[in-house]
Amino acid sequence: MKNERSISAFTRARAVIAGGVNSPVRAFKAVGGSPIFFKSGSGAYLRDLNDREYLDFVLSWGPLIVGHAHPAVVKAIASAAQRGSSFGAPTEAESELAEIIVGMMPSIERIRFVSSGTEATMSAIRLARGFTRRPKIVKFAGCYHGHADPFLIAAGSGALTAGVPSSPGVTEGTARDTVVVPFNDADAVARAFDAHPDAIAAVVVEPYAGNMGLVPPRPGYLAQLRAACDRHGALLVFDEAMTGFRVARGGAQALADVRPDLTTLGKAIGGGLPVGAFGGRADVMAYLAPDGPVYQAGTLSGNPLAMAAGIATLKLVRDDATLYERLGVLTQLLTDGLEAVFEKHGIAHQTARAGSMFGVFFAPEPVHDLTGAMRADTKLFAAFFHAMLDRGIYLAPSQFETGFVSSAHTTADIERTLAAADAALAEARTVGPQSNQPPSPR
Ligand code: KE4
Repeated sequence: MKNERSISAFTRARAVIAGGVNSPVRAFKAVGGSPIFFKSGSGAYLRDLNDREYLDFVLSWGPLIVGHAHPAVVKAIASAAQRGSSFGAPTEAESELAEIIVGMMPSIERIRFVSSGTEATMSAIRLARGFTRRPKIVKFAGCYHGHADPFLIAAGSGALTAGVPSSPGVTEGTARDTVVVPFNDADAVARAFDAHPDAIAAVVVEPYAGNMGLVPPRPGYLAQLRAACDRHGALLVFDEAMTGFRVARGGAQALADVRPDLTTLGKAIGGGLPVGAFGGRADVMAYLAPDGPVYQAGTLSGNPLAMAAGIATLKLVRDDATLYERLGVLTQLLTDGLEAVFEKHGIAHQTARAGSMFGVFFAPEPVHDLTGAMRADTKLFAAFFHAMLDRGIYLAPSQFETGFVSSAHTTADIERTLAAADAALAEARTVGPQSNQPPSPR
């Protein structure tokens, strides 16, 4: 059997690791089958325990914008490791990475590094609540901001009243302070502010939603969120953990020309090592300990090896004048080609693209929010996923995720992917009727 080493590795893992994985989406539950275990990556490719190669469009869920094991990134990490792995004290590498980010994302006047996107968003809303002295936040159905309690909330029965926990262990008390409204509906945000006057500290949004599949903002939507926050004295928080440096050199805020009060980052800024960050207006960030009263801390925040990987990665991104044009061309070649293949096979589909991010829904109508995303045919997606996997193409193992292209991908890689999709869809068409499994909280 071709994946027998991964299957036995999964059995071994399940004996000691909860669910056999350290993050649920890796377990292939959304697509079925046993997860592939990998042993190495190079450029646009991954290699599994059976030495099979896969063209990788997951790229560790976004961080690897320059591909796996880029020589400059490997060299920077190795060099930093020679000097020690962690000091728990300030280093100049933290200032160097901060200066690069601030230089590329001018809305960030001050930044704080943490070790994950979850830490970044969790800390950003505590800061927003401390700064505004207001308890509530607004988030959007289908947007994911990590697994901190205030975000594991689904829309309540009354769309504008308190949310409900979307995971056991999250309390009603926590849910009370999170209002969940539909993405891409500015009127819903206006109603939320009217329903909770002077109580909303922040509106937290993925400017391009990437965790219900890829769902771009409607034209003008982000500017409407900005105006609503200004009108009601709330902070606008862009969670750019995924879109940052991915959809454009300056992130989604540059594309939309909308200046958030706070931005959360992750993934690409660590080049594959654990780095998150939050930052924004200097007057807001001044509220953060040790200068201000809002507490936040982390043993490995600003870790020297992670900073080295982030500096090497962002320098490659910042200094490559044609990178975003090349990524855009490759990503459009992929999505245009997939549309042609889906048309050929008579399959209802919606594709989306933003910079080097792309998404595919096997859905009948354009997708603008979670309700639309949930109309996608997850059974057909699962069959397509496996048919592509069998052909050495590694897509995200869930209909409700986003794909990524790196600077290591080539036109030949895209052409190979399209040929595989054509063959895969011929095979996948044998799948049963449509089914709607709502996206898991993660
Ligand atoms: P982490 O805590 O996983 O580093 O980041 C949380 C997070 C925050 N904000 C956005 C917009 C995110 O997409 C994420 C994490 N993304 C998922 C994949 N869509 C990570 C993969 C996983 O959960 O294993």
